[in-house]
Amino acid sequence: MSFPLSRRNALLALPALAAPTLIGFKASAQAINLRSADIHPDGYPTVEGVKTMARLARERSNGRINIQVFHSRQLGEEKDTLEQTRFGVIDINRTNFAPLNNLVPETVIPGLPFLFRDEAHMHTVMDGAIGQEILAGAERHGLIGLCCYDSGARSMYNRLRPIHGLADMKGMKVRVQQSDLWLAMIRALGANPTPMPAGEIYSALQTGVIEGAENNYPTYQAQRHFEVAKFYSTTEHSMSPEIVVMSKRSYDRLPRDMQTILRESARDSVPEMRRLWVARTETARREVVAAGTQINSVEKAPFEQAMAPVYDQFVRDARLKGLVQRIRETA
Ligand code: BDP
Repeated sequence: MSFPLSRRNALLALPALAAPTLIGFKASAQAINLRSADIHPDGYPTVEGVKTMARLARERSNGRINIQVFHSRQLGEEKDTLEQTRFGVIDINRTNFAPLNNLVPETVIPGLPFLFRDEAHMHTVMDGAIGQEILAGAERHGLIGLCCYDSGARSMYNRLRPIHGLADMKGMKVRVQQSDLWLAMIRALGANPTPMPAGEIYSALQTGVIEGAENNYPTYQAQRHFEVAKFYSTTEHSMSPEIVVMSKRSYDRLPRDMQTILRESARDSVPEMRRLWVARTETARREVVAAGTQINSVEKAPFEQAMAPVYDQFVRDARLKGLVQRIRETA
């Protein structure tokens, strides 16, 4: 292949290259085989969401489009698979917005602390013109933003103590997603942030390399973090959603009608994903409580205040400022 890959990524890409993808694809009626990545296990709402997209695309293309979903990080961690998606080695990828933050400036917006008032507000924003603008930002960087999926609210969890206020965060070693925004957000709370891929969190918590992390209930449960960090404090500091992207290289090789089917199938998979999300949040919460997790609620105002300076740091130019203002004004 003629595109540049680092040695590490070249190795990671090997299984991907072994199977037929769009390579050699011609604009005739032949099969379109697409490979999609996700770090979550089979059955997780994001995995099932892309499977729904796959079913719709297959039906609407009379069997031509065949999307295979590789769950459980079979293709690697999000930062690596996103790089491979940009190069067309992987065709579709479901990740959080965070690993795109350093590449695509618009993608910091939906992760900003305490920006969305609630899930309904987030849906209105991300389903509308503002969401489209944020997704479109990815296109300049080799990625077509297909749709957003839910990720609920992220809260702090750790192995030391319940977090009631900022004093409990002081100096705590907290894993963050690989994004400068996320480093700044956790640093603003007085904690000591360590960026690492999601797949390393469990053993890092177990060995004490980190003491805490933050996520929604479904991830905390699905990645088994409740086994090694039993204090979950509902800070709900960010509603950073999930994004489904397609490689622009793969997309540009497709005939127009197939591109439309993919865009529409992604969009139409969202209601099913959301339905599964609501159910999964409840079952995950119940399961972790049954396993011994101690949940406590937190007064959010001090957290919101402490994190406010990241807006000045990451929302600098007029366009990004405009997006934040429009989101705040959205009813
Ligand atoms: C989860 C997202 C997943 C991220 C993970 C993380 O679903 O895409 O990889 O958080 O914190 O909520 O890395």
